[in-house]
Amino acid sequence: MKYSLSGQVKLSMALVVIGTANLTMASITDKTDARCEAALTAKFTESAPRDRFSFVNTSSAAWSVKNITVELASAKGNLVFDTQRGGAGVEVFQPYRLESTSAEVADVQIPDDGGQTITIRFDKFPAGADYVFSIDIDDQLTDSSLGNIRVTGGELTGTTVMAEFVSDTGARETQTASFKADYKTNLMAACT
Ligand SMILES: [Ca+2]
Ligand SMILES: [Ca+2]
Repeated sequence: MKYSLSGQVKLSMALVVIGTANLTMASITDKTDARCEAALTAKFTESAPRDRFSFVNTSSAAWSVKNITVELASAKGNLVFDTQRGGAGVEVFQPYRLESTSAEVADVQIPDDGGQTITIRFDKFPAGADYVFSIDIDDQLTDSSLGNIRVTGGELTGTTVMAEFVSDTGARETQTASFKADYKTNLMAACT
């Protein structure tokens, strides 16, 4: 009986220590949700002649981003990548271009003109690193508020970002989120 009580006390103390460690790690990860260890922020910047996608791995230290897929098919504005002259898209066209990154890109599945999917795979995309590419996106609405050449937040809404995360210990998590009208979205995984 005496031994059993002592064991319970030790267990409680251990749980307190674990709980504190988790809280510290999570608060670095994301102040708005203290329960997820893997996280990626995505931002779209509408601009002429190039539109820009920016990503930051805001995970805790153990989690890297393995790949990112941006899918336009479910966007409210019926969006397409305008990467070549003629065909889909209006006025200027812009192929994929890497703008800046502190990650290491393995390869990019570049969309065809009029395509709606781009996938980027990374050799290294550790916590704290960023990745920015530019391209041209046009909407295909017949009644477009800023014209087909410019994409509003409302037209971008519904565009999905899918990311796969991998941890130092080999754990894998896949998460999907949709852009909102503020041109941003957050993916969070490995949540407790
Ligand atoms: Ca085109
Ligand atoms: Ca455009």
